[in-house]
Amino acid sequence: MTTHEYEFLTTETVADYVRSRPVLSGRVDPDHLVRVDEIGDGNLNLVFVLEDGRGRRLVLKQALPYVRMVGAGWPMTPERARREADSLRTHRALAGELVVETIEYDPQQYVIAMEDLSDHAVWRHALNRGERHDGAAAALGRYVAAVAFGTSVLGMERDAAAQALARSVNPDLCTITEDLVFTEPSVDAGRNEVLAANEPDAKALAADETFVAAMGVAKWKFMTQAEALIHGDLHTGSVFVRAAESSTECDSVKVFDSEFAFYGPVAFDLGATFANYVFAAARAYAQGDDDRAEWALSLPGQTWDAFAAEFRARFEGVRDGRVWGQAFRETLLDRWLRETWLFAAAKMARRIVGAAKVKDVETLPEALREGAARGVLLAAREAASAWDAPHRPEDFAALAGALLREHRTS
Ligand code: SR1
Ligand code: MG
Repeated sequence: MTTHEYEFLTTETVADYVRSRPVLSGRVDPDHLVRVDEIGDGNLNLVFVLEDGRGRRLVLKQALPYVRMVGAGWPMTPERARREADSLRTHRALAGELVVETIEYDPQQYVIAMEDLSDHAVWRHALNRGERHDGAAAALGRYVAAVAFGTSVLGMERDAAAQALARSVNPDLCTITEDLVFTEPSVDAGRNEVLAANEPDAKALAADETFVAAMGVAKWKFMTQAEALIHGDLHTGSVFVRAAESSTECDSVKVFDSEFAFYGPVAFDLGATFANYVFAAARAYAQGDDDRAEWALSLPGQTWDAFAAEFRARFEGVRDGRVWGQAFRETLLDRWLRETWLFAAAKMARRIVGAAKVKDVETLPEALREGAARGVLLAAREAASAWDAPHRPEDFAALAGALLREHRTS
């Protein structure tokens, strides 16, 4: 592993950093900062928000040479910041306002400067507070479709696509996903942990041969199916949402945090959204808020429908219509829906059993968490066993909802 020596930013040094970079000091005045906070709550990086006396704000995200949630004992290439900056720019060129604006990337200190979104909320935080943001799920579907078409050979000239693929190879971050998402839920590498009451559920998952075989298929697809420059970690903590006061309708949705981006299977991003909607539903059912749970379970259908509509619309501009016609387009959509179930199953299991859990479930009192965790694990097993059958996104929500209701605890 290469050693990386560079200065880590602190709340004391960010003003000097901004002063040394003309593009940034044009966005926020480093001599009159009224706010400098480190707000990173993810598993990997430092994130600073700066505000000057004129109310202008800037966000700086710095990649550390290790995994923040563990420390220096888990080295991790800071080059991931370059992949993130590149993918954010590529995705924004295709999906516009649905992606956070990158202002500058500093390859010496692995810092991405981006627009401040303090008037937005991280969607997971909003969901956990019981808030509804309508339109966000459909926006994510449109974003995934824009990226699926626009970064693949369907929408790109073949040499440019090959170069983009080569530039985005991201083995260190992909290895995290391969281990944590596909292998470790059933093969504990010493990082798994559940409540004592859920130990039988985790054991049953690991002993479920159908589930383990499906995870083998999922891992193979993830490692070999280089379809498009996917986000790679599209959970509800990677999305900002904003609604006008006294409205639940989003007026802005912004995807961020794409350091796991690489050329991979399109359905991996869709599966991540489906799994995270299930976590939101699990929390709501556990808290006895069935209306909110049902709303959360309407989100997979919203994401899928918007994805399919946007993909069909963009497909009108397919580069090689000689061989890629409507039948092929529908074949792709059919396969992606099946794979969405498969990847959602992996994502559901990993966040319950493995390292890097989700607050939706983890912050529930233990008595409620037990049933929520059990319901999610059973939904993961059932989705994995049924993934390669023809189905509709609503069937996924129905399957998860029934298990979450049946197994909730009080
Ligand atoms: C070691 S990083 C753990 C997890 O955090 C990110 O959000 C990814 O989901 C990754 O698997
Ligand atoms: Mg992240």
